[in-house]
Amino acid sequence: MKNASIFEYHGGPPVQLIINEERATTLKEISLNLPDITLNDRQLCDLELLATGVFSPLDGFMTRPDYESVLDRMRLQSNVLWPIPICLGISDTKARTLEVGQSVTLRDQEGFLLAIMHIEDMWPVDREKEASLVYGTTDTTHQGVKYLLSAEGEYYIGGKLEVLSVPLHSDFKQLRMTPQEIRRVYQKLKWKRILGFQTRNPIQRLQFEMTVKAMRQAKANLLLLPVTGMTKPGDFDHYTRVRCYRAVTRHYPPDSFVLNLLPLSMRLAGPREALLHTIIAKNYGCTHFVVGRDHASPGTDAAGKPFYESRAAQELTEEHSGNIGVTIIPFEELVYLPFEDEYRSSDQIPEGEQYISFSSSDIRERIRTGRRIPEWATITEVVAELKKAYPSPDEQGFTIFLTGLSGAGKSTVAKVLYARFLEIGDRPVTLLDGDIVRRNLSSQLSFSKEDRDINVRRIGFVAGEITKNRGIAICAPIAPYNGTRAEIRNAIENYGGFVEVHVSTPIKVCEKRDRKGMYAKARAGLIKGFTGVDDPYEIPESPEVRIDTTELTPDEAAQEILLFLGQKGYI
Ligand code: PPS
Repeated sequence: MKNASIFEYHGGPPVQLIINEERATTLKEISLNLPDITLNDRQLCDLELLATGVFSPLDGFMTRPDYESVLDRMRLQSNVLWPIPICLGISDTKARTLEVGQSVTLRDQEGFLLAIMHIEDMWPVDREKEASLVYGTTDTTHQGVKYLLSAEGEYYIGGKLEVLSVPLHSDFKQLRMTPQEIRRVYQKLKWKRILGFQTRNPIQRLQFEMTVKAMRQAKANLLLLPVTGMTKPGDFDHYTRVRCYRAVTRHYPPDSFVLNLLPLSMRLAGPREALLHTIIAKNYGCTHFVVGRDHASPGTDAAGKPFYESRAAQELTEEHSGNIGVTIIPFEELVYLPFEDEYRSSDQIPEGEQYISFSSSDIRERIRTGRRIPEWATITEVVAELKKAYPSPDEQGFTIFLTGLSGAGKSTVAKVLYARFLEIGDRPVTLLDGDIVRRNLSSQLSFSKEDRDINVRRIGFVAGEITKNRGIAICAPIAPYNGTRAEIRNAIENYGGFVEVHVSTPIKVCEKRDRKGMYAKARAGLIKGFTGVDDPYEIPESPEVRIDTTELTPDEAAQEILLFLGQKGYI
């Protein structure tokens, strides 16, 4: 392609790891005798970006020399700039079954064969060191660090890939072009200057203004690259966002933009990640790239302090932009001037002028809680899409999750709530009482920590499905562990409301009630590992409602929960 060089990172065209049919047939036969690795969601995203050349010049998961070089000096062994490790993590149990020189199949979670990897290197990971060097912290409130320290395997394997198929997507197929395919579009449209804009949020008026200003500044057309892999927990799902992007593109001049999905699993590594995004943009043929304040930010730590300086991403990308071959268009925060009815960069506000700062998180929060969004902050069609997907609380499903000791009153309160919701009659209601679940869903499980976790996760899964379909799930297990409760909350909050109710009746009272005679048996040593007696109950730190039923009737206790739901707009 003429002019190709202006689009290339590191001098070569984008890598392409998808093999031809003949080779695929051979590999399918060989694959029958190879060990398998099932990829998780993060690894599937990485595989896809490797396969299609979005991660060029990488041609496989990194080997140890590249990994260490990336950690220490943000460069591959070949000296090409690369900010973040792209490695394949496996457990130490799996590592014990593999060796260097061997090949393995990489499969999706249904077992579909995606690629063969030829293992060149395998090594134990110092995950704390990686966290410090890549993220600048080992604090697990940082999502990227949390994944690395808790979900990443203990070993990495590295080596070249032969890809038979990219992970399958049945949605928005026309919006999933590879870097090579997208170059053909530029060629057809005769585009020479392309501005990349990557985002995990719907485009509202602020982002729209930002892209238009940047397009004018760069005299470029626009490549919109919405991230559709794993983003930040709590973000709008990508189906909704893509509908929003499609709606918003009507506001750009015809033939001035291309919308293409980016199945990237974000690390939220701030400046280093911004650099990765710039390289990705370059691989998609961009000549310019927008980097805003707090680009790829993981938010704040437990003490409310940001993990990265607001400008750090802009500074790092500008420092390396010449090397990557992309001009960075840095953006200050844009704020709204109500009197002028326009957006302006926060560093260009005249002294004493009133302005309003209204971020994507503010919009997300308002959509989720059903509050109005000011007209100046929105694009009408976008808000309509968001409201369709995220109805206000009175139209959402929700889960009431009662947790507490045996005999605390969970089931009794749950039954009163069940009757009240049936009386209100606006949503289907399901009662998932501890005992009922144990009889039906979890009859084979014991009361070990592992089995309790499985039991509670099953309840969470069912409640999540009910909530997703806009019903009410009332759950009443002991659910003694903070971690499992938090996991369920995170999952269900994606679909609707989650109301944790700690039924905090003290053990003395529960034991005195002892309706099932369980405490007596536990004290006599006839039942081992009984919660509160010789097994732990971790007290919820900040449940939405806490009720002690010592002095309350079941009706009064249920009333407290109903009032909370009324206040939050659910009923
Ligand atoms: S958990 O921890 O959430 O899985 O427990 P859950 O499914 O709610 O089951 C609790 C009921 O099982 C009875 N039971 C025990 N509870 C606690 N510890 C031990 N070892 C145990 N063995 C049996 C107990 O009656 C609980 O019923 P509730 O309704 O809570 O009183």
